[in-house]
Amino acid sequence: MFRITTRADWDGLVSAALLSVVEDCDRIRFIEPGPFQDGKGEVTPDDIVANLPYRQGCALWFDHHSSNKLEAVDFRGAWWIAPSAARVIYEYYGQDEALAGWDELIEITDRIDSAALTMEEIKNPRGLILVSMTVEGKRLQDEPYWLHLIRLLIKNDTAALLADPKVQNRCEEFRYINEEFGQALNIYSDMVGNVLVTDFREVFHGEQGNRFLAFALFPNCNVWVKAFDHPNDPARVQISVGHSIFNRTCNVNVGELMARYGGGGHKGAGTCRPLKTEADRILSEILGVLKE
Ligand SMILES: [Mn+2]
Repeated sequence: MFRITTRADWDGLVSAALLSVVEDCDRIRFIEPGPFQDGKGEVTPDDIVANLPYRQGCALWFDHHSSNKLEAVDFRGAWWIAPSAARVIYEYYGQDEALAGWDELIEITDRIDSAALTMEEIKNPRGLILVSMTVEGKRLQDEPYWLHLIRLLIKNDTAALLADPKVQNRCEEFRYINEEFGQALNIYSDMVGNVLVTDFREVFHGEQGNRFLAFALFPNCNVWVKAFDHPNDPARVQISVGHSIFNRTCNVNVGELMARYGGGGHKGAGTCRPLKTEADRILSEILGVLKE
């Protein structure tokens, strides 16, 4: 019997559901990609790894992130650049009759995982898009909820999944959080030319809503800079920068920009964590680079 190791985002849950249908699996384990890459969690020949970086010794590996490409390593499973890991798994097992009728779920998962959503879908999420936003991989106390969702996904019955009372509760809760988050964004944000700047420093703004909401609320920005108190280090501020998913005209490589301040990321998004005493200067330097 295999154990599935995945990341607890929507793509990871759908991947686990697919693998549960086509392979003999009796356990599911959730790990975030950073710690997993750093060696957290033992990997044995019983492990199927999905939507995470490769780790030596696993039975099968499925992923779609370009940054996880392997050079000259023999592995079983599949990796290619795709909108979701679920898509890679679905096509790998394409001949399996147990997956007949899964097209719709895979298509919506592609759109969710590659942020190919409309502004309306982000501002007023419904259906599976709304459910996907209730999955936040860092809240470990949510593990029973993730397993519950996987059990529902395995049935491949969207209407039943949407009607499930636990799912409906989570959706209600998310709607409320997202509403509050939108109000906080409006209060603490300013447009500086093409740049949206949100300053949440020394402000409690409730729980995080959808990570793309700012781009739907401020369609004129092409890049978003957000500053907030570092969650674990009182001496530091966290600055995160991301290209808009709607207005894709920002050409600044964010990962390189963040690296100047000891941070990192990729072309479209990144973070740095300067000391509080340095944060104002660094924020204005970042703005200087991002402003057109
Ligand atoms: Mn993914």
